[in-house]
Order: sequence, then structure tokens, then C-alpha cells
Amino acid sequence: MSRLALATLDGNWEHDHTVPSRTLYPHQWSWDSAFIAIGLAHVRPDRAWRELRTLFAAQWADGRVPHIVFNPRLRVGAYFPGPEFWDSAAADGAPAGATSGIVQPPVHALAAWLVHRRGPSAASRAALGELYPRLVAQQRYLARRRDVGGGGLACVVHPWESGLDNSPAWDAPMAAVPAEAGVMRAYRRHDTAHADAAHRPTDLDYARYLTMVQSYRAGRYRDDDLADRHPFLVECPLFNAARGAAEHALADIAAVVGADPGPHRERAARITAALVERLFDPVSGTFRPRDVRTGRLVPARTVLGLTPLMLPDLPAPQVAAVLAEACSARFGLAGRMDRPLPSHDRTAADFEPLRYWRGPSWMNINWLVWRGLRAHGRPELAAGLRRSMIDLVARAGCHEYFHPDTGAGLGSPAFGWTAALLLDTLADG
Ligand code: 2M8
Repeated sequence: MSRLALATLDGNWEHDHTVPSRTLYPHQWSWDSAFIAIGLAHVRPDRAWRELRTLFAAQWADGRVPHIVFNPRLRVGAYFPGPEFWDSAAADGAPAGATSGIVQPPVHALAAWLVHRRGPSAASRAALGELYPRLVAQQRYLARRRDVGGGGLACVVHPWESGLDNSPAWDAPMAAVPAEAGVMRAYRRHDTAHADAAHRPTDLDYARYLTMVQSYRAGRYRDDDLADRHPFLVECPLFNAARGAAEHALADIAAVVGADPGPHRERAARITAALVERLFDPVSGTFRPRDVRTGRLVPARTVLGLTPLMLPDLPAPQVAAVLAEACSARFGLAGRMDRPLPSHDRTAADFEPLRYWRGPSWMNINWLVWRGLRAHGRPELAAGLRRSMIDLVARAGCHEYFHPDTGAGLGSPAFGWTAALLLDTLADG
């Protein structure tokens, strides 16, 4: 199994980065590269650092790390929406090469820390020293430019920024985004040429995705006055938990590179407090995204609500609430588990076991929750989840996502982060 994972990573390696999938996602993606680096650390440590360095070479002057770094060697139309649609060259502070203008969950400091910890050396300390100011700038951008709600949490301006593109969590806020399904007749979707349309977001979703990019792009990706002019502003529990986890990792990194860990620990504590204050609903006992435009928590109970468990300082009542939700029939976490966690509440009327982030199981989310279970002293639950993750990939291969009941592989059959996180999961019993 590790051989298949290594072959998948080698097959997706592209001169200075790893593509998530040769067919569906042929450029470099931000959070994919972080997860991929964590796996590469076990088998190709030089490439792990190269992966992160290449991504951060595309960081914008304001600190944002773009969600896609486009490979200029690929033909026009290799992915939609491509560099011509994003037009990053028209924005202030964008790097020389083409990128998108939005971001993804900041799991990179955690990745850098784990890559170092897997094999500490003079070279890994030097790599950490080089990345540290860039990781700090990434966090600063999110704290200063994206706190539209003013409560200490960063907003996502597009569902693609959450990484869980068509999660039912975005249905309510997306309904306010203007779009006509007909818009998509003007474009050619690339994804549905390589994957079953029934397993992907709909054309209406895509029409809205484009409206949101166009709105952000019209303001040249500036973040001032977002509240007045942008149709989608949501505080996501996963995105903000990743920010908090990043501050914890930065505290560890600071100690290695001779910087002060104190400010990182303080910021981590503030992010955790804000997450509990703004996104935890004591009535349902769940974390849910907050739509900043309406002030309301979204109704859907998705796997996003379990991800604050990755925060080592999550207070005990919230840990207990997340565990109760995870162990309920909605998600089915148990000491002996048949399948990993689904991406959406199994009991919900809009649970769709085949459609992307609306039901299927994904390796990265399960890996984050697995780490959280260990951090919060639940080894038996962690072991059950780990076994189900390994079993899933052993049977189906390194697919992008999996049917949450049958375990059948869906999406890309040779997917980077599935391979990478399998290697990490195997190594860390
Ligand atoms: C998916 O998102 C891209 C847009 O960013 C797409 O659908 O084309 C998501 O699963 C996202 O989380 C992931 O980073 C990306 C590449 O694997 O694909």
C-alpha cells in the first residue's frame, strides 16, 4: 500500500511541486501542497520542502497565499477557471507568475512543523527559518484583512476558500449570490470532462462560483469594504481552526528559529476563544459557519463542525460536544468503525453519498479529526478511525474521495493528498 502511495506521489510530481491530480487539477493547489508535504516527509524529504517553498514563492505582497499557482507550461484550457479568468496580473502585489486571487485553509505552518519533526536536521532548521516570516505574513493577512465580522475570525469570500466547495454548509449563504444557470453556456467546465457530473458541483453552483470570483476580481482582490460589496462572507470553523492550529505550530517553529513563541501562543488562545464565542451553538451543541451578511449560523450540520477538535486548547465542554456529534448517527465515529467520517450528516435529507463534499468521505478531513482525537486523549476512537482510513485506501486505492457506505473510490483515481496522508497515517500508529 505504501508503494502505491509513493507511486502516486511520484506520478504527480511536476518539476517543483506536486499536482493534486494529473487530469482534474493539473496546477499547484495551496492546501493540497501542505498535506502532500506531510506525506513526502516520510519518503522524499527534499521534495517536501521544495513543495512548500514553491508555493510560498507565489505569496502575494499582502501575505496571502493563493489557492492555485498556475503552471505556465500547461495549455490554455487545462483547468477552468484558468489564469485568464483570474487575471492576477491586474492586482497590486501579485507575484510575477499567474495565480488565483483567493486562499485556502492555512494548514501550512502545521505542515512545515511536521515535516521538520519527521527528520530534524540543519537543513530542516534552515528551511523553517526561511519559511517562518512567510508563514507569519500569511497569518497576518488573514487576521488583519479578513476579519470582516470584527470578532477575531477570518471570513472566506468564496466556498473554494473553505476547501469544501459544494458543502451543504454553503447552501444558505450561496442562495443570496446572484447567478443564472445559463451563464455556464459561455464557458467549458473542465471537471465534468474528467469526472462524472453527478459526483461534482452543479452548473448552478458553478455559475455562482464565477459570480463570486468576478465580484472579488472587480475590486482587484482588495479586502477593504468587502462588507459593502461582496455577496459571500462566511466565518468557517475549519478555516479558523486551521488558523489557530497554525499559531500553535508557529510557536513551536519560533522556538527552533530563535523567535519569540509567546505572541503565537496568545494569538492561538484568542482564535480558540473567538471560535467558541462566534461559531459554537450551545443549543445544538455544534460548531457551524456564521454568515456575516445575515449574522446567522448556517442550518446544515456538516463535518466542518467536528474540525475544531484539531485545536489542542479547545475547552472541555466543546470537546465533549464535538465528540457527541461525531459519535452520533450523523457521523458514526466509534472504536470499531466500518468507514471513515462522511463529509455531511448521514441523517440529513440532502446527504448525497456520491456528490463531492455533500456526503463522500475525504482523507484530509479524517486525518485532521484523527489528530484531534489523539490530542484530546481519545486513543480508542483515534485507533478506530485510523483503521477505517487505512482499510478504505487499501481496498479502493488513492482516490480523491470515497462512497461513505460502500467505500468505492470516486473522483480522481490517483490523488495526491490521499496518498500523502495515508503514508502519514501508516507511520503514526
Ligand atoms: C477542489 O477544488 C477545486 C477548486 O479549488 C475544484 O473543484 O476545481 C476541492 O476539493 C479543494 O479542496 C481542493 O484543494 C482542490 C484540488 O484538489 O479541488
